[in-house]
Amino acid sequence: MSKIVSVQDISCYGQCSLTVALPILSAYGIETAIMPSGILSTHTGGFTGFTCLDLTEEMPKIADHWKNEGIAFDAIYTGYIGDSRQFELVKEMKNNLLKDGGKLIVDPAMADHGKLYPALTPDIVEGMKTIVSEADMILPNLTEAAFLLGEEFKGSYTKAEIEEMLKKLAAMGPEISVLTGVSYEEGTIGAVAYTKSTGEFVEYFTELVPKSYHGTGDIFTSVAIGAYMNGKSLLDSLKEACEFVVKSIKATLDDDTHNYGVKFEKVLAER
Ligand code: PXL
Repeated sequence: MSKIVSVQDISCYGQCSLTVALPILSAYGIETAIMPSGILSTHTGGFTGFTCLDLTEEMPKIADHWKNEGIAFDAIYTGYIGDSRQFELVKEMKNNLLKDGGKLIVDPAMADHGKLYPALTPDIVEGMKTIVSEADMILPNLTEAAFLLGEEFKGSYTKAEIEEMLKKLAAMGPEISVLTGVSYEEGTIGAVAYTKSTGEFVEYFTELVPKSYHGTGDIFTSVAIGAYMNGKSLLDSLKEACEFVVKSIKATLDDDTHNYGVKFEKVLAER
């Protein structure tokens, strides 16, 4: 059984980051420890007046205690990080808290639809680049990939452009780079991945449900990691993640009052 630690915020209300990673990874039978990067009353997309307690000071104490206890993980999964001092800690965790062969998996959750998330500043992009360069696997959406590569975000990309982008991401360091939110044709959306050592691309596309919700990137990554850590192929893991996001969105559409996240709980048992 795998043991993972996830480093991201607790948005107390809003179905994203740790409140989705924890139940999803648990459903995959993965023991999941948490390293909360901060505690927010809600996520920052669509709510105003949210509160935030930064946990930068506490995080190294938690990591030191684990190290002293001899605790080690099969993977570190990082998501939203709101303070750039925390990137150094992620690198220390990679050195001190991973088993031999353990993986650093980075979802550079910092932007969407061409823009950084409201509470984030450009130093987060610079810090994110440093952990991307040390990661074994990364899962940016197209906006995040553009920020990581210092390129302007374009609304649409050709297959050749996507593959070029993946090769440039791979050149930053990671063995596996997954681009999410890729669409070559109207009505479809999916993920394309590149494995650096083999030069292989895999891709999976599904139905585009024309409504965007917060937290779907975190859900995608959590399912992909759950499946992959359980021994599924990269392609099957992407397929499971894409289909789970579609099902979660469909489980939410009939409720107009629920627009801050998706009701993944309704479909978690049907994976
Ligand atoms: O889902 C990504 C995410 C995570 N955490 C916080 C966020 C967001 C997206 O807006 O605001 C606090």
